[in-house]
Amino acid sequence: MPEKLRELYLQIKERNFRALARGITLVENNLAGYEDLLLRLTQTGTTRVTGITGPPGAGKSTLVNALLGYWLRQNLTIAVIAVDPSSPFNYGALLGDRIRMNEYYTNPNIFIRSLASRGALGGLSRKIIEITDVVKEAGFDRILIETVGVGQSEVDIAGLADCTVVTLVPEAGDEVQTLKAGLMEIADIFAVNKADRADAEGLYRNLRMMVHEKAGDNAEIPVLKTVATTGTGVDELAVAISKCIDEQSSRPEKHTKLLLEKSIQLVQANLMRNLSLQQLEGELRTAMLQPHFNVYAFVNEFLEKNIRI
Ligand SMILES: Nc1nc2c(ncn2[C@@H]2O[C@H](COP(=O)(O)OP(=O)(O)O)[C@@H](O)[C@H]2O)c(=O)[nH]1
Ligand SMILES: [Mg+2]
Repeated sequence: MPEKLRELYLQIKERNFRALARGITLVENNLAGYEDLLLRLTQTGTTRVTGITGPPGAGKSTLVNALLGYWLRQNLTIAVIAVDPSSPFNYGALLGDRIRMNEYYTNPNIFIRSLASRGALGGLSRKIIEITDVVKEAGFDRILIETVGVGQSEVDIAGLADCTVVTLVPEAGDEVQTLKAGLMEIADIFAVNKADRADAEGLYRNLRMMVHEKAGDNAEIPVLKTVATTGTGVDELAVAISKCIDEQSSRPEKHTKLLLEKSIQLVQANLMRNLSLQQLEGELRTAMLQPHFNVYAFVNEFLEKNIRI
């Protein structure tokens, strides 16, 4: 490994924020040496990753902000990775409270990084996995990943988070019905945010019923009401997250499953790394005009031309 990269790695280990930011940029943009950096990771750390997912506008960023406040009071070090492929992320604009935001941005215990989407197929999940692993190396007490989910632009965070909080809001009521199987699969905790609204109670009861039915003899997935803007219920959420993380640590089988899920994603991403969505679309638009177009034959041909291992 080149001396410069070694130095960068050691600085990341020491939780040097500038080095960490540089390491992330290296990985995010596939810059020279980034694979060496990943191969160098010791992955012996104990940092636990919490995912905050939910539809756009559910209050995920506001909730992250509130959790940061709670954990700061406990003197914890926290890294936030915010992923929003649908919009260029502007953390400042979402926090509302400029003074508090500035405090967090310059707080030596908090590292914040936002990621936009990449052009390559399957690229984003892989990048999030890789970047999270780089951040893990810096030994924060907590890593929070905010991802947009429970919609079309869902970023698959399976395999990434030790504890996943699914954030829902009253207007997501109908979605909950149609997506409940999927939601149940990924949620370790449900947060019914915007509980200051009258219609939140219905969603809350609905979810309580769902988790009760699902649980059988097992423990029910916690359903908590939060008002992220005022901090109501955030302490309870933080406590539930800690409990979820602790329980996870005592279940090695879950760890294996997470690693397997991660490996599957990396294999997929690797197989797809030379494929571009634009190219696929371009070739499809031409091929579909042919008289005997067959989508299976088209895909086979496309793969033969483009997959390299
Ligand atoms: N009434 C109310 N509004 C909230 C609450 N939490 C967030 N919001 C507002 O909902 C909007 C979207 O919040 P944001 O955190 O950006 O959502 P995200 O897209 O999920 O990250 C913002 O205007 C927030 O101020 C809440 O608990 N109650
Ligand atoms: Mg957000």
